[in-house]
Amino acid sequence: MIFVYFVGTAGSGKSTLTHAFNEWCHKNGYDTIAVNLDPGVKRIPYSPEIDIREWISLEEVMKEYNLGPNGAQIVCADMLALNVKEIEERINEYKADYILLDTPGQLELFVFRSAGKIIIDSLGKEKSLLAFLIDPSLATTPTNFASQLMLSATTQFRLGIPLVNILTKVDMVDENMLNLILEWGKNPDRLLDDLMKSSTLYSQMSEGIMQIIKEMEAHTSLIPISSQTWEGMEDLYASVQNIFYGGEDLERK
Ligand SMILES: Nc1nc2c(ncn2[C@@H]2O[C@H](COP(=O)(O)OP(=O)(O)OP(=O)(O)O)[C@@H](O)[C@H]2O)c(=O)[nH]1
Ligand SMILES: [Mg+2]
Repeated sequence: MIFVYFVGTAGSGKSTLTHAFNEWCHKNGYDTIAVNLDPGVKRIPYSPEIDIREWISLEEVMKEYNLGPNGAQIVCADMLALNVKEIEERINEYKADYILLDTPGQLELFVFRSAGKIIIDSLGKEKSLLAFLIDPSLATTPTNFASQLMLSATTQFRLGIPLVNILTKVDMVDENMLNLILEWGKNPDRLLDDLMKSSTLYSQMSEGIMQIIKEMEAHTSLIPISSQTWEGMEDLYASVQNIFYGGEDLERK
């Protein structure tokens, strides 16, 4: 059983991709299920096989603790960890090969608070992968794109499991822009050049940041994906396979 956690900034496309990739896998004969770990989501564009809202309700937490939506989101995120046994039991009932987990809207709730790490460790750290979603609207300048890579590196540093970067919503991106972002992803020296050109004020900082990105290999494996056209789904699947099985395909069912 492999666990793929979809993480990324608010609105980066986590829920849509969890669903689209689950559908793509089913169409291709792979055994996957989707799990919603976002207790605060009002409406999800799909019916996950397992939904944390069976156990935790944002509305009820708001009422019970007399909190506004932001405070209640934090309490809900922390409560995730208390329900890990129930989640695990439900996951085990399915006996699926891949478990695709949609995480809370705000990245910091899952990445920086303790619940995310507790869940990953309890379900099985050595069988887990982070799919870090980069929203192209936050990647159109060298500083924006480098900042996303830093966030991705921070996420991996904090959670300590393998990570692949995914550039989402590519069906919405102008072709020239898309090629430039992909070039930055492949070629960190080009990204540094463009950073230097765009801001001489922070040239030393840019060099330092790019050094961290290179050392952590945070720029590698940027997979362009569209949940609408399904472009890139095969690449994401191949990437997961490569990390855990060295490219050897699991038997299709
Ligand atoms: N065109 C296009 N739109 C997309 C794609 N993926 C997501 N979207 C849109 O982007 C918006 C946000 O997508 P979500 O899947 O809700 O993103 P999220 O990261 O789960 O958002 P939160 O959980 O609210 O933080 C929605 O309007 C989606 O329809 C895509 O591949 N192509
Ligand atoms: Mg979502």
